Parts: sequence; C-alpha cells; structure tokens
Amino acid sequence: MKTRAAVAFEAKKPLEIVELDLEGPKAGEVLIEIMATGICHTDAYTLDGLDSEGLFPSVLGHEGAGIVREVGPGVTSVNPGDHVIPLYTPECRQCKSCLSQKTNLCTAIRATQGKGLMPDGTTRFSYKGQPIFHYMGCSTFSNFTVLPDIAVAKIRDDAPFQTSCYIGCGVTTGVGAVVHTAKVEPGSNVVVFGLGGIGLNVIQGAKMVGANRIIGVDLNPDREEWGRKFGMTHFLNSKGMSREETIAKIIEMTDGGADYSFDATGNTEVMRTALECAHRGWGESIVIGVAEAGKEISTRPFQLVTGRVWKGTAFGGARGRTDVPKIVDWYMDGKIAIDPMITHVLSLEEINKGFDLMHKGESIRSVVMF
Ligand code: NAD
Ligand code: AHE
Ligand code: ZN
Repeated sequence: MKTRAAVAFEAKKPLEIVELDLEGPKAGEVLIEIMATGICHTDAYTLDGLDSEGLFPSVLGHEGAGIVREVGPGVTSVNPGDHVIPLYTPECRQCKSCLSQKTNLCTAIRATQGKGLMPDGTTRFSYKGQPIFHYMGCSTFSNFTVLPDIAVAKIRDDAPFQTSCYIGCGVTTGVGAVVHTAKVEPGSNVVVFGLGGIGLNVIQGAKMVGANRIIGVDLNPDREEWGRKFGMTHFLNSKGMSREETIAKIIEMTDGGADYSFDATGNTEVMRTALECAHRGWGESIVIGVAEAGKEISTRPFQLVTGRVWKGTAFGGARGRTDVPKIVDWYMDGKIAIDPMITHVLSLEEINKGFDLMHKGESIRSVVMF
C-alpha cells in the first residue's frame, strides 16, 4: 500500500513529505493508521544527527495514537478497529527483562529496533524501491505504519487521538518517572530541571502524588507560568548562574536539598547539578534527558558516598501494554491534564514548523493530525 509520510532523508535537513510504499503486516505484526503524533525533543535530537543510533533515510516519530487496520498471522492481542498507542518500549511479557519485574526495558526486539528494522531484519517502508528505516520501532510520522503486536497498547475508544498521542512518550515519561522510577512519596521536595514537554509532566506527576515543594528550574522565563499551571510551587531561572550558585540556591529553597531531582533537559552539566542538589544521605536524582552522542556525565564520587543516588529512566519506567491504558484512564478521569500542553496542532505538511517552534522554545507540544 501507499502511505503519506514525513521522511528524514538526511540529518540536519527538513523532513520531506512524500508517498512511501508500505508492506503489510507479517506474522506477529499489525498495521496501524496513525491519527495523531506528537513531536518530542528526541525526534529533533535524532534529526539533528545527535543520536548515536540515528539512521537515515528514516521515518521518525514515536509519540502516536491510531487505529489497528490489519493484523498479521498469529496476532491475538489486538483486532482491527482497536484504538492503540505505539510503544517504543514494548512489553513482550516473556523475555528475561519483562519476567524480572525489575525493569520496563523489554529486550525482545531491541536489537533490530535500534537498527531501524522490524524483528525479521527487514523494513516495511520503501521509496522509489529504496528501503527507508523505521525509528524507535514506531515511525509515527507516517499515516500508516507497521509494528510488532508486543509494541502496541490497546486504549479506550473514547480517548481523543489529538491528546492521547502524547501518552506515547511525554506524559508517560514525565509522570512515570515520578510514579514508577522515583516512587516519590507524599510530602517530598522535588526539583525539576527543564520545563518542556517532559518536565511539565514530571511536575504534574509530583503534584498528583502529593509532593510538598515542587521547584522548577529553566533558562526560559516563560516557563514559570507553565510550571505553575501544573503544580510547580517555586521557580528558579538559572540563566547566568554557575553550578555552585544553582546548587546553593536549591539547597536553601529545600532546607538541605531535594528529596528527588529530575533532569529533563538532556544537558550533561544540568544532570550533574541535579545530582548535586539532591539531599545528602538520601536524595535521588533521575536522568530523563537524552544527551548528545559522545557526552558523558561526571561528579565527585563523594556525592554518591554521601548517599545521593543517580538513576535513569526510559519511558518513565512504564510497562507499555500494562501501564499506558491506565495513564489514559488517569487523563480521561481528570487526574492529569494534557490538553493545555498541546500548544500547536499542525498538518503533516506543517511538521517542520513543529521542530522550529520547539527549538525557539515557543511550544510545549506540537501535534500533527493526519
Ligand atoms: P523540550 O525542548 O520541550 O524542553 C526542554 C526544556 O529544557 C526547555 O524548557 C528548555 O528551556 C529547558 N532547558 C534547556 N537547557 C536548559 C538548562 N541548561 N537549564 C535549565 N533548563 C534548560 O524537550 P522535551 O520534549 O521536554 O525533552 C526533554 C529531554 O527529555 C530531551 O533530552 C529528550 O530527548 C528527553 N526525553 C527522554 C525520554 C526518556 O524516556 N528518558 C523520553 C522523552 C524525552
Ligand atoms: N538511541 C540513543 C538513546 C536514546 C534514548 O535514550 N531513548 C530513550 C527514549 S527517548 C524518548 O523520547 C529510551 O527509551 N532509551 C532506552 C532504549 O532502549 O533506547 C543512544 O544513545 O544510542
Ligand atoms: Zn519522546
């Protein structure tokens, strides 16, 4: 079949809207009509050539929602007509990682996914006879895409696509980092670095679980108003502040340091600041941001010797098929907000504008509707 898609032919070049050839689902796979997709900073990072796993030409996008249109042989978990969210972190429920119950990082298809291929080692997309790579196993910047059935979460039919697509990455990552990874307790002091599409969801997750002080840190002063909308109690504009000054200020604001801090910037210097502003003896710092290829984090080991804990989280620690439908319920029941964070709704033809808005700090989430 044919599908309209925004293709990343080369790094650092705008996406091009073209008609691709798409092979139908093979055994264990499903064909999904993507109805809406968000644009996450990780898409921009890959398009900018900063992802060590980045492949071109490819169909980017990993924050979608859509409808199953066809299932391949052997698929029993979903049916045509089901509303679904594609999962870049699948949940096979059979691999060592899934069975461990210690991680959400299912390993069933990770190797081929990182190579831009389906589990059988081939791609379903092509353009003028040349293969086009999948991205994060999702490729939601295409009107139709194919995924393994272990990488789709069935969701309720009454959730609007325009907003529920954001649960495919940003919402689940931010809220999940609080609930699943950090397991923030009521009354905790929380510090969030980077109040964009992910950080604001950390804030609303922290509010949902009853955190006491929720301090947001950003260089963009406009983000103060955004943070306050979702439960931030204090704001620190760290522009022009050294690491030491930022840490000292946060220690003052939290009476000794953060119980939990989160990096949602992807900046390795900020990750260090986030760790070092955590409370001596017990503070935990969670790395959410994805750093450019080649970047490394460092700190004095003394920071860990004296009880701070450095952790990371992918997809908010959520087990996609199990947890994503629950997060959709939280949204539909009003426990978390999504609508105000969707600042721009674009057509596929306007997708590059979504990247520009993100780089200029003018959007929280842009969503493309097919
Ligand atoms: P975004 O562009 O919407 O927001 C980033 C925010 O960080 C902006 O408000 C920006 O002003 C702020 N910022 C940038 N540099 C800063 C600094 N030095 N100090 C303080 N604030 C700073 O991006 P997003 O979509 O929210 O994504 C944030 C990060 O999370 C990215 O690195 C993205 O790749 C990553 N991410 C990780 C996961 C995961 O599973 N671990 C999932 C989604 C996104
Ligand atoms: N491919 C990169 C790392 C990119 C990365 O860390 N991705 C996150 C999700 S970001 C979503 O917006 C993730 O889930 N990582 C776990 C995984 O298995 O990819 C690199 O550095 O190679
Ligand atoms: Zn993402």
